[in-house]
Amino acid sequence: MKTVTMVAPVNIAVIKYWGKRDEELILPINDSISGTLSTDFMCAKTTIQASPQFKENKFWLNGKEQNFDSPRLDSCLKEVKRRASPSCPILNWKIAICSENNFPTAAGLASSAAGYACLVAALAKLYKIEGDISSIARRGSGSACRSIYGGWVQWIKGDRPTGEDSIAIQLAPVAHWPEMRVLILVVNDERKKYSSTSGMKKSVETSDLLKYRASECVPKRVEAMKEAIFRKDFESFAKITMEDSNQFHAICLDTFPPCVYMNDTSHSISDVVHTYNECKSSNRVAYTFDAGPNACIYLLESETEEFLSVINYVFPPSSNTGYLKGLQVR
Ligand code: 2P0
Repeated sequence: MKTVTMVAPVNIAVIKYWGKRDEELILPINDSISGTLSTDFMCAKTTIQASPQFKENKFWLNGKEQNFDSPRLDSCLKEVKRRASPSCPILNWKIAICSENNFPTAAGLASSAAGYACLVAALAKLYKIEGDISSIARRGSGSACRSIYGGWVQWIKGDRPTGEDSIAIQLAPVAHWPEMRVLILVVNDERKKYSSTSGMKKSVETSDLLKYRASECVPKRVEAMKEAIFRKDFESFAKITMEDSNQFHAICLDTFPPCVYMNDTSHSISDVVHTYNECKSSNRVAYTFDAGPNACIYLLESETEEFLSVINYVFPPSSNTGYLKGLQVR
């Protein structure tokens, strides 16, 4: 019997991935950039056991048994085994996978990113794979490739039809910008109405705006965002982050039928951020919303206390706007 356990964190994109050019290999139509959170608060934990005594492969997620015959799991497993040494003694043993998230699954909180990054990291350890594994994690869930690395990460879309060049790279380690924090304001932790996978497929099929975003906007924004991160220029970082989140949700509305991810509370949070920044005469806080109503707030440590007190004042925990939870993560 052999057992491995790995932990992988969530990442929050500041330049969003939305749209695939290849559904099977999970190849995106544009580059994306994210910050990987610390594993202290939001992470996935996966334990895999391999044994010659196991009769079949098994998979549990958050205590519930899942179907092992998932094309994405199969794709990751096949690619890991393809890269393993043929002399690896446990290659033909059956495995039991046990995965847990310490945060709501599929509520637009990047659970699949942490989950597949963790699964692939554990498989890589089990079968002793070396080298970059982000292109394997990508086959589980696109955004998972970014959770393979810490700090600031770029997923390069790549151009080859086979996808070997569609990989994640670390732009800067977390120590480069140690003052950076992320607050997750949980508006709603229910499972989302439309999955990212089906939402982005519909956007590729129906949104003209998405074509403009991928070809004209994102390439320029990626360069400007890299520059902002390298120079630790929060003002620019915040502006680009909010612009990109807004454009992503505009594309969701341009999709037919539209994918509505933000709700009234999400829009109120965005208003509060803009009012706060106006009062400070600079962008001190940046919101970004993924495929759900929850707000991810990037800000520097020096701003955290004051901004949280504003949020708690505007959205008192007893109000009927849902509950908001502040987490301080690096
Ligand atoms: C992102 N999202 O860049 C964007 C922003 C959601 C909004 O990556 O089909 O779950 O598994 O590749 O990775 C969510 O997409 O989709 C996502 P698949 P995934 O974080």
